[in-house]
Amino acid sequence: MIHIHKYEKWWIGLTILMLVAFATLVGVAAFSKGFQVPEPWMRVDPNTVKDSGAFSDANLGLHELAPGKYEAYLLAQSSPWRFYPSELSIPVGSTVTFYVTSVDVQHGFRIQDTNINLQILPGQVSKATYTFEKAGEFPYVCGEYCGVGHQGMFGKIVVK
Ligand SMILES: [Cu+2]
Repeated sequence: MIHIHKYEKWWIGLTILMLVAFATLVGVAAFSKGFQVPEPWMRVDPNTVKDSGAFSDANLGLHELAPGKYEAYLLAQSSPWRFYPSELSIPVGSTVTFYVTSVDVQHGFRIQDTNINLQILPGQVSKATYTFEKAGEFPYVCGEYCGVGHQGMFGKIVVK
């Protein structure tokens, strides 16, 4: 029988307790608080993603799928540093699923006062869904330093 010192047992117990506590918190956040792990939705070729399909000029922005249900396609880009489109307008209570990708370097997509904060990588489409219950303006910004024009990468969602 191995002898385990009394203090060692306390630390083992404390460690197990912390693991159980953190696992419980993650479970509660995921199933009752709407916590979402940023999801790499699909792969695309960053060199041709603008040319046709979901991220072509004609398709960028909002699409209404059903009353109050939208999907939004956004493109992040350097030089000039900006999001396409830089403004979205929706009615109060709308649920929007965002699909965002980059054509060049790593960017971020963070919408203020929401739980949306995505890493945007070239070649990958990131996806997240949010329901806008309150009217107002929700600015979105690039959350990853992406070059000299980084501070100019912003836009807004107008909810009315
Ligand atoms: Cu950026």
